[in-house]
Amino acid sequence: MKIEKIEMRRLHLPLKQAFEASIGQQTMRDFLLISVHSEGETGYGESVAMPLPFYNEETTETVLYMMEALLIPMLLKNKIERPEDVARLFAPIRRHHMAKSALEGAVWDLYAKQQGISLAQALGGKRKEIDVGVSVGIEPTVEEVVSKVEGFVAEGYKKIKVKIKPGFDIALIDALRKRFGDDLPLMADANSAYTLDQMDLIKQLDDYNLIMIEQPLAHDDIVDHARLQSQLKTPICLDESIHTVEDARRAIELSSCRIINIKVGRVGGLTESKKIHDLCQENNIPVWCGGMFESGVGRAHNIAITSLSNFKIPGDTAASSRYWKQDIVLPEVEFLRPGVLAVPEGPGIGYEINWEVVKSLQVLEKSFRP
Ligand code: OSB
Ligand code: MG
Repeated sequence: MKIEKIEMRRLHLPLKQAFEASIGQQTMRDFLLISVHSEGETGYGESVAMPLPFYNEETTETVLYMMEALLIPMLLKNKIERPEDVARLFAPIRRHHMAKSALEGAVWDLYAKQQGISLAQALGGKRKEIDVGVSVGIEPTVEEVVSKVEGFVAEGYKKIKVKIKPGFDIALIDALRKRFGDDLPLMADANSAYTLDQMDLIKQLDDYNLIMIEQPLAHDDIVDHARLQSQLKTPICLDESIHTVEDARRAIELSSCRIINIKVGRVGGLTESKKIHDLCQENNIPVWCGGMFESGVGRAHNIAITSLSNFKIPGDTAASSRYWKQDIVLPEVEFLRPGVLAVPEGPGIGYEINWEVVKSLQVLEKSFRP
């Protein structure tokens, strides 16, 4: 495929409600929408880095810089036959996974459109529908989280994930179990808020039949997590600690976790996501698709990857209405049935861009040619 033009748009998309986790509060998405043009088709991707480096080291600004200074010129200069070539082309550059992923994702979409197949099909996904859950932020009181969860349970979400931090953990989980019973598919995400010194506290969570505890310890750790996992019945799920298929291999080897959260941006793209998925499948480690408050574009990529068979646990890919007054795609991401999303069958991501909305949110637009 000969790439003729790449467009980059920076968008400010306000969240309906502020979202708090142990790593801080977020009120809007500040991200880059990428369009890659070739032979009459256009592929779309989105960057998921946060405005500030509290989740990982990248920010909207570092993504912008890396794309402009290095990644886009590389893409325009080199011959690309398949999306996997993009991952190979970018490999010598260390990290900057979210910057790479936005461009690689746009090329995956473009490739699928040129083949006349869906992105899910291009990735080897077989599922026609996926079950989804929702990630619920920290609120000023336990009661407010319980009431938020009430709404999401009524909407039919298949898994409830709540954010926890020291001082906002056991009482929250206890209240949720008392209100919704033991059968509610429930998990907690700590975003690295604990250390092994708090082993006794974390062990109290073990009595609540959680599906998993996500990233309780340091963002770059797999050793302490192995120690902790050996002391817990509840599976540990790693998010922040896994950046590559090699990280996944090491974590599995050390028994640092029993579940892995795959975020396409965090691992550098769909090619690496697929590798991690396959390795986990061979090792009986179920995976699920995490989220970074993607707009409809990133959400469509998440739906496509979730169609692969080892995505066995509902992900954080909630409907558009959970996040936005209006999404940037048409149609918006909506339930087929409560808690279920259809995997689009049309070419590529299977959603159109709502340009009117994009133009209204856009704060920067740049265009690049070979
Ligand atoms: O740790 O999974 C996380 C959002 C931003 C950064 C990190 C995380 C999250 C979420 C929200 O949990 C997932 C979503 O609804 O997209
Ligand atoms: Mg997480």
